Formats: sequence, structure tokens, C-alpha cells
Amino acid sequence: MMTEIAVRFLLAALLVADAPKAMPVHVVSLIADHNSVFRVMDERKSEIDLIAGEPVLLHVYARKAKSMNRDGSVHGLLLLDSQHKPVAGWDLLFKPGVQEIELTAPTEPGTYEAVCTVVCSADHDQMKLKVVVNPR
Ligand SMILES: [Cu+2]
Repeated sequence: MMTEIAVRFLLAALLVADAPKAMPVHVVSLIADHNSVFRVMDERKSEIDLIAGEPVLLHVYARKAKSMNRDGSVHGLLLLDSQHKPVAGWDLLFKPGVQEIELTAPTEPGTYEAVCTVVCSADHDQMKLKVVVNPR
């Protein structure tokens, strides 16, 4: 009886050890700013590093620039791959203030670029964020 319990326990432990480990959520804090710039919170850089396929919680603080969309969106974020094709699930609009969005990093490693999709000021065309996706 004790042996059977011990064997079951051992099997269960082996199964747990063998299960694929869930990737931790990568929290990215981003400012979509009033001067039509994306920047990482508390840093000056406009670049983020992700791991392919990891879950991402995008924490965005958006501040209105000169103009906004009719729906009240002050900035947008569209992620493009190296061929400038949109990445599924990464076409976002931001209202003023703080918002959190659950995303999944692209599964293909490489260098991506996010662009703003709201004509937010004369500098709108320069509102970009480099996104580097590293292999898992
Ligand atoms: Cu913008």
C-alpha cells in the first residue's frame, strides 16, 4: 500500500518536471507621449526587447499630442515585421491615460517596428518604436 502511494507520488513528480514551463508574463511599460514619441517608462530609449512567443502585458500611458481620432484615441500602435506586414493582434489604439493590454510576442525572432496609427501631430510619421524579438 505504502509502496503504491510512493510510486504514484514519484510518477506525479516526474510528470510535473516534464511539463513545459509556462513563460512568465513580460510587463512592458510604455509612454505614448504628447510630443509624438514612444518611450520606455523611466528610460529615454524607444526600443523594447521581447522573447519570441512570450506573453506580454503592455502597460501604456498615453498623452495627447496636437490632434486625435474622432473616437478619442490619441495614439495608436501597429507592429510591422521586417517585410512591413502587420503582426496579428498588434493593432492598438490608446485613449488618454493608463491602459493595460495583454499581447503575445511574435513567434518569429527578428527586428520589428511599431508605428503610430493616429495622425497625432506634424511629427506623427516619426512616432516609432523598435521591437527586437529574441529567440526563445
Ligand atoms: Cu502618435
